Amino acid sequence: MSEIADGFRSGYVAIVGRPNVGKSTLLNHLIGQKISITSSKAQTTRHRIHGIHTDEHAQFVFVDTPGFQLKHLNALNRGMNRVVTSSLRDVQAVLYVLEALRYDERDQEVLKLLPDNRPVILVINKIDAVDEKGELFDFAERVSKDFKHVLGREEGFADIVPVSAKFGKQIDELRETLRGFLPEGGLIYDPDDVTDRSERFLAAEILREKVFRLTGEELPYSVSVVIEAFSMDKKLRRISAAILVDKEAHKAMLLGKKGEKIKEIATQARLDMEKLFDGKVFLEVFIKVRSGWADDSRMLQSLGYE
Ligand SMILES: Nc1nc2c(ncn2[C@@H]2O[C@H](COP(=O)(O)OP(=O)(O)OP(=O)(O)O)[C@@H](O)[C@H]2O)c(=O)[nH]1
Ligand SMILES: [Mg+2]
Repeated sequence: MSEIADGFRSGYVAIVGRPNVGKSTLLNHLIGQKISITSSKAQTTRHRIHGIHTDEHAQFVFVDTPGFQLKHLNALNRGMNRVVTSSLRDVQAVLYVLEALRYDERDQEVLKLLPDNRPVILVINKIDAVDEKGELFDFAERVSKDFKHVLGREEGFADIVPVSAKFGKQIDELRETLRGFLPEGGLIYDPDDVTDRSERFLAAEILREKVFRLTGEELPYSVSVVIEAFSMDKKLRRISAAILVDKEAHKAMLLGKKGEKIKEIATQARLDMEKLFDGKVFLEVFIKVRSGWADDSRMLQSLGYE
């Protein structure tokens, strides 16, 4: 292991919030690489993923989590909620993410899960979409009040940082704020690592992201991706992936006219994989119908949920 400076700090920081507030976008900007998939549809993230940022003085291990669900509690969503609650147990600090000027019962449900003995930083995201920046003060105060009231934490949030994750605004400031909350300690991961997840996992996620981004409203939630083969052929990565759908009708939607939709999904996925893995990729994609996979505990187990 490489030399680390005196007073080096390290620790885990959970990123939590309701679906679609921008947690994964924030994680990617905090570490400077896109490892966690994002889309304009809620419930994009389904698994916990670590994003690692190491510099001379500290190692931050950010823990991205699925958006916490109140509705549609099938086995998949219950599994996702468990990921949120268990991620909160073993971290040194928490980023509680809200969308600027929006605070409703779904946000409050997440607030109730926050630990009462760790610093919680309120991150107000999407400030680029706010015209009257002055309104952010009242908003922050209202949420702080609720935090104190609901959790009985008189000291309030450890800090409040308005950001625009998408446009990379105030991200360095947020990381600097966090630095002070990390305890002294050695490296948790190799300093060159950016995530704890394998290329196999990342490949599946990238493909799922393209399904989320390139198909209509209903389809993405009934889709899952399995990597059936992943091998290195000299410097070429050969990847064979299956997209699991619930019904024949979904398969037709994924295929599109003359198979154009799936072709576009596969091409975009391959390009992103090549960028992330820094090498050529040969990607084969199949579509399989497996009805009820999102409520089938054996199926979920094989997809990585306990
Ligand atoms: N305008 C604006 N949009 C943002 C910002 N950050 C994220 N978004 C958008 O918000 C949407 C959701 O972003 P994600 O990062 O996928 O959100 P998430 O909280 O991880 O969502 P789940 O994984 O579904 O819980 C995407 O369309 C992002 O481009 C921001 O700072 N400003
Ligand atoms: Mg996400």
